[in-house]
Amino acid sequence: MKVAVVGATGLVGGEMLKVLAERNFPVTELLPVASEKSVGQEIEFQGKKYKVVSMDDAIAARPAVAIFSAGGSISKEQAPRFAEVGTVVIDNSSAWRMDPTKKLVVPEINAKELTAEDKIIANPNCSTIQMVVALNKLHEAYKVQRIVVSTYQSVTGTGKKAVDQLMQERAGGEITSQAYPHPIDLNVLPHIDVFEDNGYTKEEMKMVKETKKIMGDENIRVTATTVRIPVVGGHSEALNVEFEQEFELEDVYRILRETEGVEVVDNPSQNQYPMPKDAHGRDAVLVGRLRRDETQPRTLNMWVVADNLRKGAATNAVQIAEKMLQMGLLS
Ligand code: 2RA
Repeated sequence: MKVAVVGATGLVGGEMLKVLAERNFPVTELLPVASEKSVGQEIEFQGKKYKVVSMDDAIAARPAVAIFSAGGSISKEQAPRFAEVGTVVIDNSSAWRMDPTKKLVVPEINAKELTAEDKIIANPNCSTIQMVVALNKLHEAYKVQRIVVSTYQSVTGTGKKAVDQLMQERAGGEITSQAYPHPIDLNVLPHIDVFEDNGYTKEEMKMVKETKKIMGDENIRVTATTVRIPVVGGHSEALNVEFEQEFELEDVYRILRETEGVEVVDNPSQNQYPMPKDAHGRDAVLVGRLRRDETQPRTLNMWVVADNLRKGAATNAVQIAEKMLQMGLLS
C-alpha cells in the first residue's frame, strides 16, 4: 500500500514513521513529504532509503492513505487535493477537528462511525485523546456530567524548537532556540497556543469541544487549564470527574483495567503512580491516583499520563488507518 507521511521530518512525523514500522502497517511504498527545502533529503524506513518528495509529486502518486502532521494551514490547503485523487487523509492538525462534516476519531471509542465516504479524518488533540481514552468506559457506566481538568504538558507537544530551548536552558549555554515567551526550565507556563476572547487558550477550548464530539455527548461540561512544564516524556493530567450515577471505587478500577489502551498504575503506598518517564515511548494511557472527591457526591479524582507523540498523535493516527483497513475502507 502506498502511504504518504506529510510532515515526515517533524517530531510527530518521525514518530509516525516509527509506529508504522513497529506495527508492520502494510506499506509497499513510502512517500515522505516535507517542505520544499527538504525535498531530496533521504530518510530511512524499514531498512530502505526514501527521498523526501514534494506535495505535488505525492498527490500525483495517488497513495491509499496520507497521514498528516504539518500544521493546520497546510492541511486545509492540501488534504482536499489528496482526497480528490481518492487518498484517505488522517490529519493530526486542528484544521478539520470541529468541521461537522469530518469525523474526529479515537479508534477505541468511535472508529465504528467511519464509512467509505470519509476521505479526511481528524486526529484529536493529544491532551484530549488521553483524557477520553481514560474516561470513555466510565462514561458508558456512569455518564460523565462535568470534567475539571488541569494539564501538565511536555515541551514535545510544541515541537523540536521547544525541546531545544529546554535543553539549551538546562545546559546553561547560549539560547538559540526560542519557542516560548519565557524560560521553560525550572518554570511552568499556563499558556498553550493562543489566548481567546473568553480568557481561555485554544488548547483549553480544544479539550472542551473535542471531548463532546468524540464521546458523542454535547451535554458533557468541560473546563480546562493547560500548562506547559519542562518534561519530555509525555502529558500528565489531573481530572476531577462528576458522574450522573453513583459509583463504587472497586468497580471503577475493574472498568479501567478492562478498558482498551489503559494501564492502571495505582499503588501509592509503594510510590507507584503514573509518571511521564514511564509513559515515554509507549502507547498505553496510564491511570492512577484514583480517589473519591470527598467534597461532592458522584465525583472522582484521577491522574492520567500518556506519551503525547505516540497515543496522543502518531499511534492514534496509525490505529485509525489500521481500523479502516480492517473495515475495508482503505484500498
Ligand atoms: C501541545 N497539544 O501540547 C498541543 C499540540 N501538540 O502543544
